[in-house]
Amino acid sequence: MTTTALSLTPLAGHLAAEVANPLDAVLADAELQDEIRAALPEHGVLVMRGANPTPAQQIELAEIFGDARPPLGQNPRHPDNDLVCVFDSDEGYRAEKWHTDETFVEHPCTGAVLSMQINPEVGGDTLWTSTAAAYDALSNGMKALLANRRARHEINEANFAFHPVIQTHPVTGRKLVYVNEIFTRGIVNLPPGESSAILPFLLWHVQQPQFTYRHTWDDGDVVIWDNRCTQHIALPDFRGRRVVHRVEFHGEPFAPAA
Ligand SMILES: O=C(O)CCC(=O)C(=O)O
Repeated sequence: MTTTALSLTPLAGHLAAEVANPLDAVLADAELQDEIRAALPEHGVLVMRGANPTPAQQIELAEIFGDARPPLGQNPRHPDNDLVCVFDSDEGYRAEKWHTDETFVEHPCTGAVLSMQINPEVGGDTLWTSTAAAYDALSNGMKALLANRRARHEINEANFAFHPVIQTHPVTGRKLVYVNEIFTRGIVNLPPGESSAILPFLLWHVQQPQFTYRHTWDDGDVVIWDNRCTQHIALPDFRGRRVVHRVEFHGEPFAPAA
């Protein structure tokens, strides 16, 4: 039985809201879970300050939004729990370019839960951008040009996938720009010269500050994102060690391209 409704405060103009309810309350209450599940696609990013989850709680939180699955092969895992990915700056971890996670596979995770384990002395904020707001801001001419275009995404020659440049979010129905700086190599059904002019424009376009939310971390903060309609970057401007735990989840994917 719900005693308190989900309490959400928007944090930026196009995405991100803060959840005031304590983590324990969310994990214990099926109605709060329904509300937070519905809130994620709407807001793109949800912040739970100082939630300080154990690995088991972080997995439980992720399971509200989809199946928690182990990180892809190349990512370091928690020694006690295979579902938790450990990104440690002392091990060389950086996420210093804008990206949507795993777009080099056919079915990328639909979101992830990140918790701050060791907050650097200074710096190391993470930014998220709304790729739906970025789509809305394109001219009608550009929207028409991009309809039915497909792009190649790869992490190396053996691991690649093709995705529509414009996707429709399966829950909100909003269109969004689906190319990112780390993994997208080119728009395959445009002449190469046009692809190499338009792709950099789109990458610049989605990264513009007006579409973003910037999170300055405190110890134990948790941020959950919808990986279908956002991109993110961790600023490499920090001093000291930075360690985050990440659990990805797989919910409703994009509909197959027509
Ligand atoms: O370390 C961060 O703040 C961002 C993590 C990230 O880029 C990822 O999990 O894909």
